[in-house]
Amino acid sequence: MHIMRRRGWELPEHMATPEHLFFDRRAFLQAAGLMAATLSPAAAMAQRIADLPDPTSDLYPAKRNEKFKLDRPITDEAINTNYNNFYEFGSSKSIARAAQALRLRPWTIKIEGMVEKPQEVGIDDLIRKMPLEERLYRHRCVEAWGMAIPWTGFPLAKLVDLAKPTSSAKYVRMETFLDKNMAFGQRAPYYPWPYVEGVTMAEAMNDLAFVVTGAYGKPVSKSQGAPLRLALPWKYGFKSIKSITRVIFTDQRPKTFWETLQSSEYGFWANVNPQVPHPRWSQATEEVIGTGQRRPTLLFNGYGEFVADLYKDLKGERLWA
Ligand SMILES: Nc1nc2c(c(=O)[nH]1)N[C@H]1C(S)=C(S)[C@@H](COP(=O)(O)O)O[C@H]1N2
Ligand SMILES: [Mo]
Repeated sequence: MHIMRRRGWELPEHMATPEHLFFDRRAFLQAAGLMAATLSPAAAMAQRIADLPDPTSDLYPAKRNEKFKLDRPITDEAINTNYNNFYEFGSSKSIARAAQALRLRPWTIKIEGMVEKPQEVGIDDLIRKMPLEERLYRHRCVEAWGMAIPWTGFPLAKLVDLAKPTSSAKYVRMETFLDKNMAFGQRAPYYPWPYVEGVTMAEAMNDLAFVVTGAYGKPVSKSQGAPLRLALPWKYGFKSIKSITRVIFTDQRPKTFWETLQSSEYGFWANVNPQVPHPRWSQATEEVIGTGQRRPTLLFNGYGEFVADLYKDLKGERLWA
């Protein structure tokens, strides 16, 4: 194996890592992670380049915003990062190993549609432009399980400010990468890839809508949707799209991944409501992952004080799943 030369995008000059990390084989392998050893040589090489120390790691841990409180303990990091939904890497909860194939650099986010000027922004530039903070949020999957997570990131409203949408924009549509060589799940033709989600402009501007770059005081893990995902804690987890590469401002309500697959079960709004069952199971309680216990589900997942106003004038909409 020969060592590849460092490219411009891997590390900005001001974050330069000591050269020995690149040329000392032991340190190199540590930095790259041993997961790469199980991949094909070409994939492993790409993997090692992409897994060099995260260029934004100096930004963590970020200061906690005490406004957001939990009613239960934080879920153990090891449990959280090994119990995931991320269909790009398989349909079980155990996708963490497969998700190591996710290449995190270079990573570009396209901002387009009804904006003053379309832009493409590199993930490291974007993260450094944004005011990072930590928020303790709960996360409720439509499958009736929940977790509590210390996310790091920035308000979605800040991304909207950066994008400068025009007054015709009514929705923000977001998409995950599309690369079936990297993500074997995307070879399954019965799924409508890429993963698509969306919110209204009013939801995007709400204080709770959060763009995640980190968790547990460091850059967010691959299985949790690195390098950029959403956290909308008042909605079922499928709204919180992972590994975002496109943000499109539009006047068309996005037809989401799950809605396309099964519109009788999953809609656009997907707000949490214990009284509205999923067609195939109750939403009255949730399993608290890592504890073996169940708790009652809360309306808007307990976040009604922040978001209930967004929906009070919406008549005839299927707000709950
Ligand atoms: N791109 C993408 N985003 C996704 C998913 C997915 O399969 N692909 N699953 C969703 C679902 S159903 C849930 S519950 C959450 C899971 O996030 P977590 O693994 O961090 O708990 O991610 C959401 N975002
Ligand atoms: Mo979910």
